[in-house]
Amino acid sequence: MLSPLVASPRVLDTIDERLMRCGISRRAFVQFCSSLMIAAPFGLAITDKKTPEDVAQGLGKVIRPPVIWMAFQDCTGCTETLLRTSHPDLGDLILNVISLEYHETLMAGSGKQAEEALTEAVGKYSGKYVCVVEGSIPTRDKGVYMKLAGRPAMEVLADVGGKAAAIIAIGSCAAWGGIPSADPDPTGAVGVVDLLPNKTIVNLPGCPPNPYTLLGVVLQFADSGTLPELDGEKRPKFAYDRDIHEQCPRRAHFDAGRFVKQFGDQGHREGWCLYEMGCKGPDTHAGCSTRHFNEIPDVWPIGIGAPCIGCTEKSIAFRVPMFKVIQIHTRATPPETYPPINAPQGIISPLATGLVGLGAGALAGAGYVASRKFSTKPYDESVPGSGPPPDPETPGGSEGTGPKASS
Ligand code: FSX
Ligand code: SF4
Ligand code: F3S
Repeated sequence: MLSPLVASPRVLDTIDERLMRCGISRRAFVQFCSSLMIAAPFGLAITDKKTPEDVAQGLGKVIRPPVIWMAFQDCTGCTETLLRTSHPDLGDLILNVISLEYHETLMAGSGKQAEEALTEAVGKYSGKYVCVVEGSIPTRDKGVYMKLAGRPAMEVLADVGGKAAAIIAIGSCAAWGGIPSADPDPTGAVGVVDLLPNKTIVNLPGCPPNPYTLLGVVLQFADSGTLPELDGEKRPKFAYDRDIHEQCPRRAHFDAGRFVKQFGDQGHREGWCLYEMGCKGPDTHAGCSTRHFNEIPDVWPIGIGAPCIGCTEKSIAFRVPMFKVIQIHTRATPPETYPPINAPQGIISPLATGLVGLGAGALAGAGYVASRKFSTKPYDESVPGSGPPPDPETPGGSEGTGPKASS
């Protein structure tokens, strides 16, 4: 399918033309393409290449997609996540790769001028632009709780979203209501899909989501008029097909039954698993554990010692209390074949020895490796949360309070 964005007459320049005109270096663009490849190593046509140079080669020919960005009930975190990078040049580059025709927060004009800019952009690119929606839409009492230029947000969305080639609902608020929809939901906040069920919509939940996911979807659409494969909640699979828990750097502690019991305890300081602090990682689909924010390693909730609150999941974030421990439905954990983790340093527990000696398989080996890797200090009774040695009869936790398989 040919992208509606390349339909004649051609009104915008290509990414290459634009970058050259603005004096943005090839090197910066290739670096950007390499970040895109990391964010979407598979499942996205534009990054399905061998090297970042190859991606840059292909992307450079794409006509810059016109984007109209609407903000409703939000905190502006979704905009911040796109532009607040650790390299100031990157924000500039992003704004040159897409053609941002309207964005209340970033534009200089306001009031009447802004309204005219919106009307002009919608008219000029009708049927060809990507509408990015940030924030939820209030529906209670005929939508009176948010108006733009005197019109309820619902009406503005129907108008601007209705004329778009595709809508991207960025953030949990736009995807399904997010924070404003939390109980008691005074404004009747909903996501875009509830109001425009028949439009082409991609949901990018997250509070905020990863900005490269947005750029990947917009650029693929601009290139070929296609969208990446979506899951049942209209989320692109390339970014939401795995759960946080699968690749969490604290996973070995989870498997070994080493849990933080309270913030600031020994386990917390040593980077143990946050499951008992309410971490929703096992039930949350997002790529945060491998794609961090602001281009800074370890900048993501679990990376800085906070449990995942499940911000990409409609049924978890702002519905289930943040510190509530969830039942895990998808896996039996920790594996019962794992040896005790707290073997004194330098001594291999008899169970581990037996299992490894018998060549009992990869699981036991992995457990043994984990025990060696993490048992660097003896148990200290005076330190809250450092945990007593585990009871081998109680798989799953130093005090038997770890996760239990529910099925
Ligand atoms: Fe919602 Fe986006 Fe959370 Fe905030 O604007 S998804 S409150 S990060 O910013 O809409
Ligand atoms: Fe990581 Fe949370 Fe899973 Fe623990 S429960 S391994 S902190 S995702
Ligand atoms: Fe959200 Fe959890 Fe990632 S809270 S940002 S999905 S680690």
